[in-house]
Parts: sequence; C-alpha cells; structure tokens
Amino acid sequence: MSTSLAALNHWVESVARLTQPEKIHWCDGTEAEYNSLVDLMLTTGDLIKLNEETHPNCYLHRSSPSDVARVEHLTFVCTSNKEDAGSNNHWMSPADAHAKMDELYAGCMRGRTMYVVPYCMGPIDSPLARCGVEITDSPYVVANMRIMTRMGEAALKRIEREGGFVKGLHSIGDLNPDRRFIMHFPEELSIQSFGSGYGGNALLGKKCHALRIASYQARTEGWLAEHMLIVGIENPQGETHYVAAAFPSACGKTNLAMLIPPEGYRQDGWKVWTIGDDICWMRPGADGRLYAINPEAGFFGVAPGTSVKTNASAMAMLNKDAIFTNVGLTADNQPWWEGLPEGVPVKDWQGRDYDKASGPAAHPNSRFTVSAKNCPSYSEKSEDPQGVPLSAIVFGGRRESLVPLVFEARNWTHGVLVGAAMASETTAAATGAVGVVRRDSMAMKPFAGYNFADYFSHWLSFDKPGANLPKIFHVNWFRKNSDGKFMWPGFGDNMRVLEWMLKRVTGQAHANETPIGLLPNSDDLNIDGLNMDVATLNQLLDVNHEAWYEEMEAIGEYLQSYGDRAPQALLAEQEKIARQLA
Ligand code: SAT
Ligand code: MN
Repeated sequence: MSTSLAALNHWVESVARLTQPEKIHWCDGTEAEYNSLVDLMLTTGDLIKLNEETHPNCYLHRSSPSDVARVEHLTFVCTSNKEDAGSNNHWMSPADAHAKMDELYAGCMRGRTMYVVPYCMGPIDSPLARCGVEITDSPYVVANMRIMTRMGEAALKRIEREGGFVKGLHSIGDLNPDRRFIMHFPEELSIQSFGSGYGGNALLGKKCHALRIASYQARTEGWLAEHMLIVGIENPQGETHYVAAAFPSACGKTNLAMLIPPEGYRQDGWKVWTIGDDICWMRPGADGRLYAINPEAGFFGVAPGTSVKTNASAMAMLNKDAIFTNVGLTADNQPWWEGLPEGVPVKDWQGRDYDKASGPAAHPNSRFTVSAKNCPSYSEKSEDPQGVPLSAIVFGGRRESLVPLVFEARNWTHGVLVGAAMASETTAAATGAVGVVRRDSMAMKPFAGYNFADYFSHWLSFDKPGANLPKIFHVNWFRKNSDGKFMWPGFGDNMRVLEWMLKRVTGQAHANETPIGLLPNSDDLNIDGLNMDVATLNQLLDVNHEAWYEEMEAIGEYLQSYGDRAPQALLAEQEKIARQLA
C-alpha cells in the first residue's frame, strides 16, 4: 500500500487483478527514478543514448512504425447518451467500451512492471490545476510523463488531500493497430488506452486528460480547457500582455510560443516569454478577466522544420535532457531531422541505413520531449498559481487561400463564431490524408470531450455582466500566391502581426470594418526590414466578398449540422455576416 487514499488503492488493486503485472511500481518522480528508468530502457533497446558531448542526457526512442501519430478513428468519447458526445466525436456506449477494453486488458501486463504515475496538470498549488493518476506498462511513457507533468510525490499528496483524480489506464498491449483504442469516459473522469505507445495516445495527461476530460469538467465547473499556446509579449515600456492561440496540431504553435522578434524589435526592447505551447486552461478571475495556466510542464514538439532559423529557442533547449522520438541519426549519434541546415543522417527513424529514396530521415511527426524550464524564453509566470491574464485570443489555421493574414472579431460572439468556423489543412500529427481542408473548431475537433454545439454555447456563456474578456483575432500565416509560394515569412516576423493586435487591445492601432471583421491597412503593419512589397501585403489582407460569401454559407451548414443544440446566437451572427457579404 503506497497511498493513504483508499479509492486509489482499490483502483490500483483492481487494475492489477485484471492486467496481472509481475511488479507494481509507484512513481515518486525523483531524478534517481528517472535515471533508473533510462538505464532500464537502454538495456531493453527502448532508448538509444545520443552523443554525450553534443547532447548530454539525451535519448532516442523509435516507435513501432505503425504507431507514430494520434489515431482519431480509434479514439472514442463514451457518454451514456450518444448526443452528449456529439457528431464531432466517435462514440461507443460506456458498457460496450468497458467490455471491449476489459477483454484487451485481461492479463496484458504479464511479465511486465505496472507503473502507477500520480501527476498534476498545472502548478502544484494552483486552484486551476487538476490531478490524475496514469497506470501504464510503458517506462517510455513514465519518462515522458515526468517531463510533461508535475509527476510523483507532490502530486500524490494533493490527490490524497482532494480525494478525487482522473483515472488513466494505459497498456501498450502488443502495439497491434487492430487492437488499439483510446477510450474516454467523461462521466467517470476516466481514460482507457490500449495498443499504442505514441504521444497523444499514451501520455494520458496530455490530450486525453488535459483536453478531452478537462473540457468536459470545465463545462460543468465554468472554465475552458483549450488547445492553445500561451505567450507573453513584453513591449518596450516593460508591459507584458499575454496571448493564447489555437492552431491545429503541427501548425507552428511551438514556434509562436517561442517566437524571437525581428532584429529591429529586439533593439527596441520587445521580448517574448513562453508559458505553454499546446494546452491552456482558463477561467474568469475576480476582475472579470480570463486567467490562464499551462497545465503541462514540458514540450512535446514537432522536430522536422525546427532549426536555428525557425526556432532558435527550441534548438537551444534541445541540447540537453531531451527525449527524441522517431528522428534520424548522424554518424556521431546526434539527432537529425529534415530542416536542419547541418549534419548528415546515416540512420532513418526506423533505424535503417538512410536512403533518400525510401523517405525522410525523420518521421514527419517525429517529436522532442523536454522540460519547459529548458527553454531560454521560459517565463517564471508559468508557475504562478493564479495564472496570467489574457489580453487576446488568437485562432488560426493553415489556409492556402481566402483567409487574410489577420482580422479582429467585432465582439465575443463574433469571436466565438470565428473560432467555431476555423478550418485547416490536415497535417502528419494524426494518421490519415495530409493537406485536406477540414473544419476544426477552436483546433479542438479531435479534442473536445463533448458535443461541439454545447461547447459553442459554453464559450458564448462567458460574455456576461462584469466580464472583461480578451479580444479575439484570427490569423493565417500560410496563404500562398499563384506560384504556390507562401506570401508571409512567418516565424519571428509574426511579431509584426502580434504588435498590431496588442495595439488594438490598448487602443493604439487603426482597423477597417469589413463584413468578416476588422482588418489593418497595409500601412498599419510594420514591415520595416522585411523584403515585402505593398502589393503582396495588400493581397495578404484582401477579403474577397464572393468567396467569403460561399465560405459563410458553408459555415452556416456546418453549424446546422450540429442540429437543435447549435446555439441560435452563433447562427444569427453567421446569417448577419452572410447578408453583408451578399
Ligand atoms: O497528440 S500529441 O500530443 O501526440 C501531439 C499533437 O497532435 O499535438
Ligand atoms: Mn497539440
């Protein structure tokens, strides 16, 4: 017995009876424990040690080749009433799901160690934080959970004090994609995952708890659990404004969270502070503002494309104490991925001799796991139990055409419509076709733990007397010209767009009314030092009424697809804009 909490002991015992592990290990979260897990994985081949001189305390893990991304078609929300999961989720009845999972779990940990991982999502003393316990038979998962969450002793103390926790049961099973399921039981605050060792399928604190279960919990408790980065922008006067931004997986959230301002901005004294790169929990404070915490303690970022040019902070934090998953290797055992200007891969992500003809060296969804504290732009505010007040919320997607570089929503309801209408071309972060435009409301399509119609209503409900809500914006860094080239440089230069937004927040910048929202003129954006002509900038800010009318009609149909539960206020907003565009 390793805890004074009877409910936890009973659950651990019942899982052990079902899965039949050889040993049970209660994780304390110490460095010594981490090191011994690493040693174990070095002997089993689960980890490969990287070059100690260039990358001290760094390791490479290679997934099973059919287990390299989230599996949305195998991910279910199991509410007693199907309507509560919504058409945005795959649904299975709790009874059917439990029966299926019990069968898979029976005896699945024979000969293995069962790890009990108490964790806290959010600063350990924060009223906004929530705890969970993940049971897993994967030491790789334990090691990653230690980097990604506040894991171990302190979390267990809080769980014992509070009595409640989210239950997550995970087994890698035999990694057979035909025996793989990621089940969520929001009404029981529990998660059951089988057959995958990959990130979002297996590190249950992340998407499963901090988004799917938490979004459900947040609705009942009056807060929001969102797929957003959190970044602090300090202006030359020394004031820091916090911005939360939602983009679908693999659309540059990590880069935006660690943005390095262009030279001229740095000289003027602008600074960027990183709070989080993937998940944001927020709730109204006594002053009516929304306060946000990052429930995570580390980054699980996409490796390919990360370089000194695109994200120097990420490169600096990856020199030590990191776990790499599915990247390539150089002859001297350094991690390598596409987009690095130097180094030559000799092994690909599957450990085969690298041959360009058989694909990239690093899997397009290869990842790094590293503590947030390793980041040069780490903000001490990440540990503030009260969270940070938000000045702006940004929605964005990957859109080749139609959607301008930036626009501002007229008010909260319009902003919620802008978020609900988000669409993006799909990426390698999930299995399935890449590059297809799909609606991804608030970048939460794969992550909302309940009916999107109810979720939209919940968002709308924050606009009430006494509220002092952040302004809402939409951005698109990915618009292309007729030659198929990106028109906006992106990365650090996104600072120019952020500056306009924050000046809108403080009432210092101009905007033009259009039916889709408020846009800057080309001369409202600072393009000093950018090699960009005004014609291109105008194209980036163009709103094509005819094409937008069609988009608005499509948005209307999308909202209608949620049936009776779709909030009238959102439909009314959509109709109003469509009329203006007609
Ligand atoms: O789902 S993961 O956490 O593995 C990564 C992502 O898709 O954002
Ligand atoms: Mn994500």
